[in-house]
Amino acid sequence: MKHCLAVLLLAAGAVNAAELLTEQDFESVAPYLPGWGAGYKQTYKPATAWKIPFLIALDESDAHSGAKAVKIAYVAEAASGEKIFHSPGIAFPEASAGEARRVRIRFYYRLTGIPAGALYFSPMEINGQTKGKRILSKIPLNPTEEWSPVEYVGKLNAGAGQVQLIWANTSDKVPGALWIDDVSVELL
Ligand SMILES: [Ca+2]
Repeated sequence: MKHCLAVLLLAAGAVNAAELLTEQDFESVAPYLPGWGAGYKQTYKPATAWKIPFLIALDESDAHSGAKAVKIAYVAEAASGEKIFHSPGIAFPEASAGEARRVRIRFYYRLTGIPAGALYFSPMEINGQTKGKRILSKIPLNPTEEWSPVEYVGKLNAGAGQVQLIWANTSDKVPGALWIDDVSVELL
């Protein structure tokens, strides 16, 4: 059944080309990561404004592409609770009535120091009526020293206006680090 689905998706892709909405390799982005943010215990700030319980910055030690990736370093000793890093809102073009749409999100990541099952990727769909709901699937990210790809394809609800990409760490363990590179969002 999975095989059949893959063939159908390929066939659909051949008819309707994917529309690239955003692509971020972090090579030419400003060091303050405009639009990217982070939250902890109900407080949300620009990503690079945080010092505790995480530090977020461009990192040039081992990028997936080019020279730069973004690194979220979990640093505080008392860091209980969910720690969230998120992208800017990525807008979808307006849908025609009854149009079935899907989104494809891809990125590469490395993860160290965080136990398996504690960090997950969770795209959030935003529309005009609701503030935002994590109605798309959560994808747990396992620790990996090597850059690993993630690809998510999900159906969009009618009225979906934006998607925000969220990486949430629920672990209390520190230190740890998450690196992200080559993020893309496509409308299928
Ligand atoms: Ca890069």
